[in-house]
Amino acid sequence: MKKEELQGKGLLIHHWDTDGICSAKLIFEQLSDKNIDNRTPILGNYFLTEKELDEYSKYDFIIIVDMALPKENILKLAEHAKVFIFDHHLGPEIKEVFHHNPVIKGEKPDEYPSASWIVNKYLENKVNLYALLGIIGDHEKKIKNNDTIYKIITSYCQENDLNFDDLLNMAYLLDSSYKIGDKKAVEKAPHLLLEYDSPYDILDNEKWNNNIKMLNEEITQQLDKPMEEKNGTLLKEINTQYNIISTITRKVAWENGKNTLVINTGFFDDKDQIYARTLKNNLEPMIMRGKSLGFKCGGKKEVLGAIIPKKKTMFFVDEILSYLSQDDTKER
Ligand SMILES: [Mn+2]
Repeated sequence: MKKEELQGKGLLIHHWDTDGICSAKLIFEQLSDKNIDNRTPILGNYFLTEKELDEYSKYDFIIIVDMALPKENILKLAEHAKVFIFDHHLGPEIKEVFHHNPVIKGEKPDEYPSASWIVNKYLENKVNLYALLGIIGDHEKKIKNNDTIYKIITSYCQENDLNFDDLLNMAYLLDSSYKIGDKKAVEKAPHLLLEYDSPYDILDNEKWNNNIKMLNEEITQQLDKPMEEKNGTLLKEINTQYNIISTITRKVAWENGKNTLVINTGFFDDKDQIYARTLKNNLEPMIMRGKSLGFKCGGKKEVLGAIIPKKKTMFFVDEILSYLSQDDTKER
C-alpha cells in the first residue's frame, strides 16, 4: 500500500472490537493527511449488505482491517475503489486486491496474534499501546501462553508503569460499545483514541465505564442459565439482545476447561447466533463446512461464530458437537 495509491476519498472499514478499533487508529494516524471516513459493518454482520455496498461505491480507495469480508463483497468494492486488506482471520486469499494476511499465507498465527500487530509491523512502527491492545482484546489472558508476545507485553508494561490488568480493562472498555450495540460509538472510538494522550483517558472514559456496568449485569444473568454437556462439549442457550455471546463462550470454556458451544436466540428475529470455542481442537473444517452450507460463518482455529436461520440451528449445532467429539477421541 503506497501513499500515491491513496488518491481521492477513502473509507476505512474495521471490525467493531478492540482489535478493529486499534487497527483503525493506527491507520488513521499514519494517513492523517488523507481524506478518510470510517465505518464498521452492521454489528454482528461479517459481511456488507447491498445498501452498504451501494453507499461505499463512491469511494476511491477502501482499507479493510481485522475483517475477513466475503470475496464477493471485496470484488464488488474493487469495481469502484482500490482495496487494501489487513487481517489475521482465516479465509481464502483474495488475489485481485492488496491482501496482507500473513496467517493465510502460511505464517504462524502465534507470531501474528492480531490485526493491530500486523498493521503496526507493516507500518514499521515501534511497539505501542494500540498494537498491544488489539492482541489483548482478541486473546485476553490466554496471550500469557504465547512466550514471545507475552514478553513484549510485559516489558511494555514495565516501561510504561502499567500492568496486564490495566491493558485488559482498556480492551474491555473499547469492546463495550459493540457489546451494547452502539455502532456509532464504535465508529467514533478510533477518533477518540487519536485525541487521547494517556492510557488513563481510556480507563476513565465515563460512557465506556457505564457500558461495562450494564454488560456485567447482563452477563451474570445469562451465565446463570442452565448448561448441559454433550460428548464432552458444554452446550448453553442464552437469550440476549447484547453482543456478549463470545464473552460468555470464553468464560464458560476457560472456567470449565472444556469445548463450549453457545446459542443466542435473542439477537436476531429470524436467526440465531452460535459461537463455539475449542481448547485443543481445530474448528477450521467446521468453518468451511458452515460456509459450504451457505451460513454466515467465520472464525479462527480455536473459535467459530455463525449466524443461522432458526430452523437450521440444531442441525449445524449437532454437526459441530459430533465433529468435536470425534476429534477428541483421536487425541486421546
Ligand atoms: Mn482481530
